[in-house]
Amino acid sequence: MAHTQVNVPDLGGIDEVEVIEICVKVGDSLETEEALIVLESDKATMEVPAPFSGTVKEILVSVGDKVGSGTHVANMEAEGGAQAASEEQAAPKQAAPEEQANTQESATARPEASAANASAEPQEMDVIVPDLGGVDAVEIIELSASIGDELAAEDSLMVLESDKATMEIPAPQAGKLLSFAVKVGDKVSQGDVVGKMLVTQAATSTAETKSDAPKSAAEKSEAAPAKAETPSAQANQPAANTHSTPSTNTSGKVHAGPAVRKLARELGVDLAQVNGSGPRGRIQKQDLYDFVKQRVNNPVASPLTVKGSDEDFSKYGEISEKSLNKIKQVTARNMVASWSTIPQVTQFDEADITELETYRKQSMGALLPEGVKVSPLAFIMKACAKALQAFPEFNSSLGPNADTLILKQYYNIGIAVDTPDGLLVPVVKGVESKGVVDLAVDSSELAKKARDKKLPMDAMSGASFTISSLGGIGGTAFTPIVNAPQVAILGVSKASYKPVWNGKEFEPRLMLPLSLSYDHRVIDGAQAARFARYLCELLTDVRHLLL
Ligand code: CAO
Repeated sequence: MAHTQVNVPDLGGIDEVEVIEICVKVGDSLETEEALIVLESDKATMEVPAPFSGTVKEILVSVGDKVGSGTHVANMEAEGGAQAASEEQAAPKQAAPEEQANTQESATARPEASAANASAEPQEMDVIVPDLGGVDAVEIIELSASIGDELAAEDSLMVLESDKATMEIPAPQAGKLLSFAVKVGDKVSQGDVVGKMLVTQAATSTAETKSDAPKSAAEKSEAAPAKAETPSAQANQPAANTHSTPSTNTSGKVHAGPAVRKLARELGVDLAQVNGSGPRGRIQKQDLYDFVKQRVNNPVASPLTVKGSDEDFSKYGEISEKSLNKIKQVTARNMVASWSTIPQVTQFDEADITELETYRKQSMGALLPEGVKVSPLAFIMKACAKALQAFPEFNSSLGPNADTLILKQYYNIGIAVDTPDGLLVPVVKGVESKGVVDLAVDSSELAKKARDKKLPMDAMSGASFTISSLGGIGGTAFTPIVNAPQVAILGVSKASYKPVWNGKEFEPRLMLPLSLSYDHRVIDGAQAARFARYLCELLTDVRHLLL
């Protein structure tokens, strides 16, 4: 069957552009208008679409090649045979009549918009949607500036997207953004007023400076708003060419073509967080897939930025600076990741540990090996293992797509240890099968190793739940942060004697404050209250723990 050439369509006056992405491979079946390759000049990105539905037979260019209007870039075989191809192929070569009419119209509209204003007084000007290459009712997908921003000419004000092209509306001149007349989701067409700027105009007329040659379609989309009272001097920029389905993105904020933006929306990815691997940092489809894969597999270690302050505090008084070690930096990243990705709530309760303390202090002494001390923590660990068995959701993690729960049949408890270098969380494994004395020995050995920097890496992995005990220090309550991908963490504060009403009188009872933080995506408030209560009951009657 005959193959049909796919050529670069009219680039609207641009001589040479670079191939920055090959979107298909030989053998791929494409629908009409699906992107074959992506071209980019320093001002515009444009896709070369399949001119008809069919199969890719040959790709004749590589990333980095320079091409111009008419360059033969690929061969395709049409679905309905060579005839279908030749009928459809005509389309991308030439503008549809009404598109050409639009193009001409906006080219000639330019002088009308050129009432030069040489006044140096700041004045308000409307920002008007320029020639969109014949496309109407294009959706605003992003407002890229904020009211009050001081903008340079050409800074992006907003991004529009049709199903084929993404284009920016740039600030027609340097000035302050006063207002937007539109919001994300609105549809706009050429000539619509989208905002107001305060500009100090000293520019000469666009038409005067640029009217010596007729502008191609590609030179108009980012040109000065046709109806701006004080026209832009930025007329000479490539933009929408309806054939080549361009996408312009010169802001440097998010550099991505329409297909990638569409995919990002489908995947729910914020493009501002994705690093582009393409030329000039352009985001490609693979970057999105990689980003999603990384977030799913490793939600905690995702590259969230930990930002500090750039304020110069030395103007208020003397300061000194110390660098943060690796442990503190990793902790900061993990905390930011957990805090910003997990909706977490803390449930407070108090356990009456009067009996437990009597038992620990009076009875246990004889049972303990030489040199071993048992703090309340060992009992709390044992109680947690029992509570986790009774409430399996607390010993789980969300599955990769957050539509399953992975319930763990092991009970490994991480213990937050305060070390001179920062917070470390070694893990006591198999807590359910160990006695209180073994737990005391294991946790104190791990805490010592952590403080002596002798903790092996595998001693810090595999926890299914975490306890953070500040009971040895003091405080009445705190809100620990869930140690993702776990779904719950127990904070323990210092036990103290409180008057508790026993039905007849107040009696002094030793009350242990507990703070249970939990991932509200997985655990409901009522479950958390029941878990915390159950834990308190276990700790109140020490016999439960010995069973
Ligand atoms: N109420 C009252 N007293 C308590 C108590 C509590 N909840 N918990 C411990 N104590 C007592 C102990 O019995 C011990 O008393 P004695 O010296 O009289 O025996 C004393 O306080 C000190 O205990 P400890 O802190 O040395 O031992 P521990 O087993 O309770 O805790 C460890 C071990 C490693 C958890 C702890 O040393 C530690 O590092 N805690 C800090 C954890 C942290 O930084 N968390 C914050 C992380 S951010 O969420």
